[in-house]
Amino acid sequence: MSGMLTIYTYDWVPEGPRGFVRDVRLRWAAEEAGLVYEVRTVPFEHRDASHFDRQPFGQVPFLTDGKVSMFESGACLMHLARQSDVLMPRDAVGEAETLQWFFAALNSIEMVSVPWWFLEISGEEDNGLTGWLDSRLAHLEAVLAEQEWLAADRFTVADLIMADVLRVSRVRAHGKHPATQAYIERITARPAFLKARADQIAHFQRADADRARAG
Ligand SMILES: N[C@@H](CCC(=O)N[C@@H](CS)C(=O)NCC(=O)O)C(=O)O
Repeated sequence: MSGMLTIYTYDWVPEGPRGFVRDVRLRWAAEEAGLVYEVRTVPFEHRDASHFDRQPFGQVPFLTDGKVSMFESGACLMHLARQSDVLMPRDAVGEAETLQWFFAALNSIEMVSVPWWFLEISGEEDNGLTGWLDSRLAHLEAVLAEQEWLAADRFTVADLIMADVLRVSRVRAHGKHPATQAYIERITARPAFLKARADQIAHFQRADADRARAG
């Protein structure tokens, strides 16, 4: 295992998810924190035992960092946040605020938004999760109308994960949430995010070219 921070993603994915594959979260955090990292791949189409050994659901992302090998984007982000106070303040109050909003993004927003999104794209006429999503987004809107950042009066990994959860096109287009829209725009205008997303898209475009050459 390389001692370097290594972020794993797929070797290729179809157009749709490009820019949204969750390794972008890890790339983004590493860019924000100035951590040196490399990106390696596992096959998207033929997932073998060595992939499942590292990510038991055959998903990405996962990372290695020295002796550490871990999966789940949230856990990986916490690992990176412990290496840089750019991502998470070191004082007890700032850290607590960051942690609560970090887990709120995953357990109170994404927990609803992902199943809602799946029902939407599967063409369900009556998406039974809409009321639940509306309620969560309305409460978040009230918070974001009052504050620029979720925690510690500055950008933290809580904003990174919340913005990544919310920027999914259908979720973003759902309902009227001006403060939330402004928040997503503000966070995703950060150079670290733009670089991380562009690098991911370029990675998959290179894979297209390799596949075309291989016939
Ligand atoms: N909870 C996991 C979800 C990972 C996940 O959904 N990964 C997607 C890419 S963004 C994936 O690998 N999808 C392929 C699959 O589920 O088979 C995390 O946050 O790491």
